[in-house]
Amino acid sequence: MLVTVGLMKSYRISDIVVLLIEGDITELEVDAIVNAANPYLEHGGGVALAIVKKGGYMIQEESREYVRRFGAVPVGGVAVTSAGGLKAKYVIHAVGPVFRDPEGDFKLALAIKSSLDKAEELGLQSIAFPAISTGVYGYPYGRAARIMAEVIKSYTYRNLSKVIVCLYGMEAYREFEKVFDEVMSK
Ligand code: AR6
Repeated sequence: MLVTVGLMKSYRISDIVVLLIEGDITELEVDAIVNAANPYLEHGGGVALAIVKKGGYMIQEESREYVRRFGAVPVGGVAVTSAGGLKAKYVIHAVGPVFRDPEGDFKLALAIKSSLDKAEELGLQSIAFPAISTGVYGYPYGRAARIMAEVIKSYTYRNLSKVIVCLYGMEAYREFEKVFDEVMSK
């Protein structure tokens, strides 16, 4: 079940439902929530902090344990932890680029693809993304939306049947909707 208030729009790519939702990602009942993380998985602000606050400090502790064991996560890469008290089963921590990174677009696409790959590897059916890199990391919504829409559209899905993109606030939602309308209808 998916509980949501506010705006929502759905698209179909063959068997996959893609949903744009305006709201708080920590409220969603999906198999995995994607976090917009930094390479050290120190969840100090933005959606990362919201996830730790709502899901519990164990998410931060598991993240630190991951970095201790495997080192920092490269930009474009992902790490998985449990989701603590959230309704999701996992948090997939995806490290997006900062907007000034000259290879940012490529790395943002990679972060989204790596998240989908991880969800498939875990055998999941549903995943929710925030607008990675559009907060502290400075990406304009429209540019991030195009990259996300293209990756979600062209991905080769196996188990996943639902991909949610959760936008925080009306401005982000409207910008993503404009771009998704265009890319998904091509
Ligand atoms: N639900 C959905 N989206 C949200 C929520 C929420 N509860 N809260 C914020 N957003 P950001 P970044 C949106 O800054 O740009 C952190 O400190 C927000 O409006 O969280 O990738 C990390 O620890 C924006 O559109 O991520 C890293 O150091 C989007 O989520 C750094 O920020 C992403 O904003 C990562 O920066």
